[in-house]
Amino acid sequence: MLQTARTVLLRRGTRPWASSGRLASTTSTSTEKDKYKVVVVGAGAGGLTVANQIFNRFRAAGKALNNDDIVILDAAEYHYYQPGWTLVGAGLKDKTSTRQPLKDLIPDNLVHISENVKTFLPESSSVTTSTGRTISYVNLVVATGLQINWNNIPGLSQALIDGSSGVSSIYSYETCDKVWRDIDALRGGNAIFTQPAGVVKCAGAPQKIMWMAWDRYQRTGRGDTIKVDFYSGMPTMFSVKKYSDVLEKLRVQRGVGGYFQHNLVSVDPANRKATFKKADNSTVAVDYTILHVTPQMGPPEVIKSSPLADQAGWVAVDQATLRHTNPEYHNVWALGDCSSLPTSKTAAAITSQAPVLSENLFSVVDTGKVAGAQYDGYTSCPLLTGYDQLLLAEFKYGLEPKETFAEYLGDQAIPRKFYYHLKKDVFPWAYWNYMLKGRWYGPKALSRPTFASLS
Ligand code: UQ1
Repeated sequence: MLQTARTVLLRRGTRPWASSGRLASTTSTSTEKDKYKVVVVGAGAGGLTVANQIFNRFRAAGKALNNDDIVILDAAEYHYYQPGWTLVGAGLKDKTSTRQPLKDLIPDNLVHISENVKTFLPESSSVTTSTGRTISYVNLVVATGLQINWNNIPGLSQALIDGSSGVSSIYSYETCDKVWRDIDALRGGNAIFTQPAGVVKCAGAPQKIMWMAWDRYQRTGRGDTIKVDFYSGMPTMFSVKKYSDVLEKLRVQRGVGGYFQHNLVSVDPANRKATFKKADNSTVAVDYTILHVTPQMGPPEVIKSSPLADQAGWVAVDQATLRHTNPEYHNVWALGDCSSLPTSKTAAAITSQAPVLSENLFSVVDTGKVAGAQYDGYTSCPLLTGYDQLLLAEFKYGLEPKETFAEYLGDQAIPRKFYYHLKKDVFPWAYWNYMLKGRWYGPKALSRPTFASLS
């Protein structure tokens, strides 16, 4: 869900509000080599999960890799549980609970090199790093996450730094607690929530935080003095029609204004005005008292400028096998937000992608061919609609619902308290204790899916 843009890509220069100070490299140089069986780029939800699953997959087959065969490249000091940032924005969690020092999450059987990739050189099966090292691989797994383009909206960064601007965003660790401060402090006026046109991670999050604010205002008697509005660059509330219809009904019922195909283009914090571009290219300036911004996002520069990218800039992988589509780069794999997989970018999607990638990579090493493991596009959006209710959207390729609990609990388009507790209590626990260790398989929980063999 809130899925997985990571510090590695959000360099400090582009986030002027980010705190400074980095720990020195914690990597022990004794285990570092120039060539690895598997190089995983990125230690976010995708990278950590899949690195562990790859190790576990070889071991399960009685062909265990050595402790120095898999390396993870990532210079980040912390790993973030990004799905938690909506909960922080809603005042339900302290933001420190959403991060852990990265070094504490890397087990002894994986090597960590605390450097970022500077260039991908798939012709020579190698990468170069920010310090100028060259590292070669037999197999490469790309899991860098995506890049948030904060600077695409003039005035936004400046407004985010200013504690009294009323402008905030759940899309970074630095700003997610300001969201709650702003929501909580508001006594009257316009609360505006935005979603850009185009790809964002966890496409439901921009409205989740809005629903939480709306509910908070009803519960505290502020419903009459605060107007809540949703300005979205998208044409509807949600991509999957079934869920979109329910959310649209909810929006009308709750008196929340809906302005679709309204794409935020600038923020003027001095006059508290947000400007939106409409479908006909005309613009409209709107007064806000508080403004929650979902920034524009796109592929990381390091991928966009590499031979691995498709036309849009994402790593071009087969949508079923997760293997690179260029036969010359068949030792390259990708998952998560950086990939071209035509599904919604979420942590839940990782839970289904990682086993497929691990199985196919193992099979190629073992037999020379991909296994029968195919990703069906599964993703999920646990869509908070209030303080004790959540609509659990789960779907696959073709925007077709694929619901885990429907046969026991009924239609998942109906917000329920049980799903709310899954999101608030169960998923964070499963993430830190199982998923990042390669032992959580989403809807299959703790059992590793088995895949039919192709032969
Ligand atoms: C999930 O496994 C997971 O990871 C721990 C999430 O957290 C971000 C999710 O949001 C979802 C929906 C899943 C899928 C798991 C089940 C049991 C439906």
